[in-house]
Amino acid sequence: MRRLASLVALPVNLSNEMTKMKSNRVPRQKMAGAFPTIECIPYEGPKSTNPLAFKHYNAGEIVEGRTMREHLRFSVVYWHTFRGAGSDPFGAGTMLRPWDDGSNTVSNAQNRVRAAFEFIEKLGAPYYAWHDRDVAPEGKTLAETNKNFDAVAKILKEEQKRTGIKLLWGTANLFSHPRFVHGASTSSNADVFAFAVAQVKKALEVSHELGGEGYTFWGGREGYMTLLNTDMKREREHLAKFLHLAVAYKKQIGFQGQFYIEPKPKEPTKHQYDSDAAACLNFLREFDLLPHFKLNIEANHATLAGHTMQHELEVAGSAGALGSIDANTGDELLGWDTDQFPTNIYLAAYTMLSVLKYGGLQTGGVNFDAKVRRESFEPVDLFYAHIGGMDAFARGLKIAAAIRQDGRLAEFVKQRYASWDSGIGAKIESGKASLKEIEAYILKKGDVAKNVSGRQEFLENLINEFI
Ligand code: XUL
Ligand code: CO
Repeated sequence: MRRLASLVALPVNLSNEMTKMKSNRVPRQKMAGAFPTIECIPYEGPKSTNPLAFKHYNAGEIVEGRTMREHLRFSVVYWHTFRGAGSDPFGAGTMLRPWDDGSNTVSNAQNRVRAAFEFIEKLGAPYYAWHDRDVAPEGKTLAETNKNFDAVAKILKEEQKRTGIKLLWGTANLFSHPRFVHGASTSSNADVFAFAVAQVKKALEVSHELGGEGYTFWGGREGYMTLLNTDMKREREHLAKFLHLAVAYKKQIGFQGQFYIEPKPKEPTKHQYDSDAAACLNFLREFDLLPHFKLNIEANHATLAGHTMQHELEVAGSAGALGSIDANTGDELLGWDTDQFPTNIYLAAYTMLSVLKYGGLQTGGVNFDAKVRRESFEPVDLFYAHIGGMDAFARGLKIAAAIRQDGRLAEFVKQRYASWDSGIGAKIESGKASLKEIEAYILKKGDVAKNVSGRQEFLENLINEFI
């Protein structure tokens, strides 16, 4: 019965009955725990065949002067890992989550926190992330919802204190509830804007209370389905207004966490205003918001935007705005946000190459915005998924560090631009050459003397030496 409860949404009266039954039970923390057969995940090295051990993620190992733990700052997401039911448009949820009674109650939400922290602690991830509505149920009014949130945040705080696990970032879910049908801050309905502002205010307060190191704005439905009914100029201005209000409130309450914008081009809307890193940077600059934000780059979102993850990281990094990473991957043959756990070593290596190049993750982390497949419905699959992702990124980090240590790749790129280091190139870069002077220079030469090969295949082979 308990197991079944997590498979399907229960009728309200039945779930109330179950809550009553549950109240006679021993409190969760005194029980065997949610994952009684699983111990803390050890590091056993590359030769290990133990599926519940790390082969590459060795938290204390030093790479480029910092521990792997400090470089990677792994984070577990509450939404997929503890609220993902495994439903899809063709079928109900499949996930077996024995600790969850399936009810939409505060007490179930509080018990879930204990299970979540047991998981994160056993995994050895230092961070986690949530949406407000992942952790606590929505009430009949905003005031009741806020009360529910406080009641669960209290347990989050207790568990953070007990385990030392920290909040990487919080965020507000401004897309699931039907009120957000036309968006949140970009809704045609001003009351929806007001609701969203109030919701963000509360989510910021709770993030602050829990010592969150960041706060993310992902534009859930901030976009359009058709331009026929959309005043794009007004909607974008409202989005900017909304972010400015959040920036001001952050300052007012003394919240030090980094603000992030998470680009995504489409889904759920046809076009999201934060479509990719370049669009986000342009938007932030246009509305004087850039000093207050960095970007949270997600691999599957990059794919949907028709870019590679590396491209998005370079766009963000070269603008000094690379903040955090939502680590996942799409499926080559599926055109939507499948949010799979990242196991591709190339993806992880290229990601970490860009991260190291731009000085490493400071406030951000490698946040597994990824979900186990609907078919992977047992609790142990959550461990396999995260261990695989963490090992892939640990390998990515080591590979990236080795490529940097070797130096040939960086030297090649440096040499490729050598014509800019002296002569006319240096003069142009420093702004000292006028248009006429540049013309005179090339007129004198007559034509470009020579170009050098880009050596793509040579470089791809070089990368493979390290994989
Ligand atoms: C949606 C997505 C979100 C954000 C947080 O595609 O990535 O889960 O990461 O709102
Ligand atoms: Co994400």
